[in-house]
Amino acid sequence: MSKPLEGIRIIDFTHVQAGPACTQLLAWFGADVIKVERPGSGDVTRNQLRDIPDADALYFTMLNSNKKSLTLDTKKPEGKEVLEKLIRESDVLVENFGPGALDRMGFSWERLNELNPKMIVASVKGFSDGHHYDDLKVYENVAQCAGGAASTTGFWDGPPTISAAALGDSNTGMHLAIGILTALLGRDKTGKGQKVAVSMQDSVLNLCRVKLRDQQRLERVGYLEEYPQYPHGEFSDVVPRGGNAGGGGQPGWVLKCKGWETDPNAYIYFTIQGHAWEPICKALGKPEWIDDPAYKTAEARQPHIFDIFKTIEGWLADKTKFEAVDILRKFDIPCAPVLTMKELANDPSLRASGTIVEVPHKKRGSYLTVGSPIKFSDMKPEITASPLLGEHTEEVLASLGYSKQDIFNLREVKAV
Ligand code: CAO
Repeated sequence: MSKPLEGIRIIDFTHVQAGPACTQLLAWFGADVIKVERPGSGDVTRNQLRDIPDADALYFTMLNSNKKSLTLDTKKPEGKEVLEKLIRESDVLVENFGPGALDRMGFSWERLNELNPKMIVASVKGFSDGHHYDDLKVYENVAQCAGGAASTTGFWDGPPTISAAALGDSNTGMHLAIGILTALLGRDKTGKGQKVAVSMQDSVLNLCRVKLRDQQRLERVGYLEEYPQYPHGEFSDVVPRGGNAGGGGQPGWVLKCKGWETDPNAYIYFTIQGHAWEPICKALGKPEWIDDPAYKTAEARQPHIFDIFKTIEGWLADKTKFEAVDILRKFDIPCAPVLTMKELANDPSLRASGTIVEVPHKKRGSYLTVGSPIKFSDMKPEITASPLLGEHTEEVLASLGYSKQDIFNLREVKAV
């Protein structure tokens, strides 16, 4: 089965997480992704948080599946020459260096466009061009703070909190992938490449849009009725942290199940969907709540929503999180167990769907990694191991017309 992005050649000038997550996705869907890495060291994540001595760290292997690795010193004239050839023969260049690094290397957008007017040049930066912080280097948590996620995450009596989900890194990479695919479709119409830029701040903010909604509501009416601060607490003039409250119009909370005293993840998330009130009451054995005016409507429930949650916790006390969900699902109640990474890693459904896969690696043996979260009716992305440093240097150089002697010469000057 041929893959939709087959024939698209991508120069992957990315490192750490935001850029590699983007190019990995495109590689899964068939693009020929050539990761350009500094000879001798490569992507810094090859060495970060290693669990096996002398083998690429999982940090690297889980973000660089299905790619080729070309070592190239792009600061040396011989390396620049190779890169120029590669640029002329590629469709996309993706990079997430610190601000100005590509320009300093001699590959500004203008130069790249001159070398290959059809090429799409895609960049991740911490802040967008022209932003007053556009000179800053940025990592995940910095972006979560700058994009509004941290100020709105956590509990009201605690500090701003970072999410474990990579909202700054992988999320930005996914935005960039959408930008690249859009530019490729655009090129089909115009024949021209273009620059695609995504900032980590913008990508985080794009996911925090409901908090921007809340800021405007707060300014208009002075309170936010779905937040735990309503009606008894106080609101200032900024969107507060709402703990585990549901972000939309459906109140919800993380509730204790059997064993919570010793198991920090013996919890479920329980949502009180307005129109599901009757089945909720039936599931909980509280039919008297169905028509009780103190419970019947969302407005009536809100002032004592935490008492309601306490009652539900009483019902959950003799049920594990899995038993509870198995009962509640029969009543069509949106809920889920709080799953640990261990439970997810061993989940047979996730293995069967290809969301979590085990791949063989030349040095590590087999390792667990994420597969495509996007499912297609006509294609099942096959996940292959990340490349060793420089594993495909000769293959890529030969495809550009370099002879064995040329490659030897490049090695002599340590350009590859
Ligand atoms: N050959 C020769 N030089 C190379 C090279 C190669 N193959 N690949 C990279 N380099 C050089 C670059 O030219 C640059 O050199 P100069 O700074 O001298 O111009 C340097 O290596 C890389 O610089 P950097 O600023 O990208 O790296 P850093 O470790 O100091 O910063 C990071 C890392 C992530 C903070 C920064 O790259 C950044 O802000 N990126 C944009 C935002 C981003 O993507 N962040 C998410 C990272 S995931 O958490």
